[in-house]
Amino acid sequence: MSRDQITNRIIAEILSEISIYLEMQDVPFKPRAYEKVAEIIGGLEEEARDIYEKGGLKALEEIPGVGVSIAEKIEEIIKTGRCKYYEDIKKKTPVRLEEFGGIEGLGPKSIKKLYQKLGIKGIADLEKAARAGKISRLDGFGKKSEENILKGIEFVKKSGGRFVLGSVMPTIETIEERLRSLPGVEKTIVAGSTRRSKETIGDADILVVSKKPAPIMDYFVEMPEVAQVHAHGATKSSIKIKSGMDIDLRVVRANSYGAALNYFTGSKDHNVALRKIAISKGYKLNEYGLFKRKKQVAGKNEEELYKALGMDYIEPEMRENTGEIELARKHALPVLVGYNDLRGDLQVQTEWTDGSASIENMALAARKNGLEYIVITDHTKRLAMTHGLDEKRILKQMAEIDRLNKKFAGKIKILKGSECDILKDGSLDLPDNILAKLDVVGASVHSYFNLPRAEQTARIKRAMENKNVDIIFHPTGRIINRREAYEVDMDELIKAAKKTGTIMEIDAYPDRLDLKDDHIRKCVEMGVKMSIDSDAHSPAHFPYLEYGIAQARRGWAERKDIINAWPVAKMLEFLK
Ligand code: DGT
Ligand code: CA
Ligand code: CA
Ligand code: ZN
Repeated sequence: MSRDQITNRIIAEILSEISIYLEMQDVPFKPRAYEKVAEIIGGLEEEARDIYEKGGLKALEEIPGVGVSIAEKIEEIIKTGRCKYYEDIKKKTPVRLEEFGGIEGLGPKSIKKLYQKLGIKGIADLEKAARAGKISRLDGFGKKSEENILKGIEFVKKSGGRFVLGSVMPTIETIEERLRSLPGVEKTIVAGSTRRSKETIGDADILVVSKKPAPIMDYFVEMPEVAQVHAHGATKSSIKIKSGMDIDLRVVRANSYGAALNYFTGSKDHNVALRKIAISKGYKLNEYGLFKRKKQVAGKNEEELYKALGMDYIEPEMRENTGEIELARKHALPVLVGYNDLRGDLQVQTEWTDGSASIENMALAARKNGLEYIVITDHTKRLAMTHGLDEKRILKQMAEIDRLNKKFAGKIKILKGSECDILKDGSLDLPDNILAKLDVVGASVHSYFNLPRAEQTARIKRAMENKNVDIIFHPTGRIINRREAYEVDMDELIKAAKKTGTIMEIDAYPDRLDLKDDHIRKCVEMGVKMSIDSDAHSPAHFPYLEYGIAQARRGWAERKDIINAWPVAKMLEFLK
């Protein structure tokens, strides 16, 4: 591996794991030192390898928190891609840390205690001990944490080890980039459920076009992220990376690229349906191409493949065999909302509540991300822990927005809004006379998740009936892999949205993606309009919009269905 592949993230991950292993071995002080350096390296603007390139070991030591011994380890990682100290200490630790990753609230200190007192090495031991009531008897754990551990284990089992797309995407893209830069690589693309933009993925599937697969395979199984090699073949390899996710790599020839991409993008059901159509036309379809007897009639790219089958090209996000094939044969596919179509963002938090930046800095970041308008939607007073806005503060915020709009005239429009809490009975956390002053009112549920279904449905419907409420934010309340949606009748809510002219949000925050894809399809069918919002809490969150757009596309939404794909005047005109 060459040096320019050692990113700060890779270095930070290794140092942070060292800190956990040291902690487990009861080493004093050092764990905190490693953890701190990991944080600092992770946040550096300049790559540590460039710092090293310019100034050697001495320059590394000038990074805050880095002493000579850690500097030497960073040097070793930059030069060799590995760290002997890390490998040794990992071997010495009997606990399989990666198994605990999905269990909320289990930090290194608790894992250490569980090992030392009960000999727990992995998740199976953990479940046994919890079921036997042994954990609640430990100092500092109690009945509640035992219950939470069991809940966490249940959730891990149910989510089947699937990964939130937005949380693994940066790693997948880094690896894809590196493969792309290898000699002899003509093309790389991520296929599978990643390309279909499913909200979670089981594993990542990367496709490479090259005439010489062997060195690419060798490179792939030796990358610094690799934790385990499942297979190392001539054109197909499979690894597990340290985060626990598997990655499959396949190398194909250019003349099979389209067929292979189509096959490995899936979904399986979509593939099966395509193959049937091929057979009915006297063809054979596989990952090498579309064939008439021995002759390849299509397969270099996906467009010609669909065309040869008598169909229009189908966007990857639609390939689930849920009606898209019939529409493609009738040339009646929807034109999905595009990745560059959003003009505004209707849910943005600032430092007035739980966001990290000022209104001004959020606006500047939004503009940098190509947006023409944003709505500032800080929380309201019931969410006391976020320092939610009361009547007085929101009036003050409105005045501040007026001031900023003068300053930013012609650059970006800042609209006044709120993420107003829906109270238990469906009334709102701010009075109507205040809500009426705002440009856009979003309302959302942040409490009483456990109401009976009928009561929860009635509660949200009542909020929709308020003439000031424009949007229901994150309508189901689920957090992927962490919290189920509350019990609510979504069909009822979508009907109520239609009747009251309320917008349903597609919250783009990667572990929310709320609405889900099938709800979006229902909204499209019913003519209920939606918004795609980043729910940004920091200037770095605007790129999340892309995951929301992907989700909208999975729900077959077009530009006409998404109100913030419209110009600001038309959008405001449409609201209640
Ligand atoms: P995942 O990884 O569970 O999120 O879902 P996928 O769709 O990425 O599934 P994966 O990784 O097992 O396989 C990648 C693609 O390869 C899949 O979307 C379609 C294709 N594929 C896999 N197994 C089969 C199969 O048995 N028959 C057909 N026709 N295609 C398959
Ligand atoms: Ca996959
Ligand atoms: Ca796979
Ligand atoms: Zn919220």
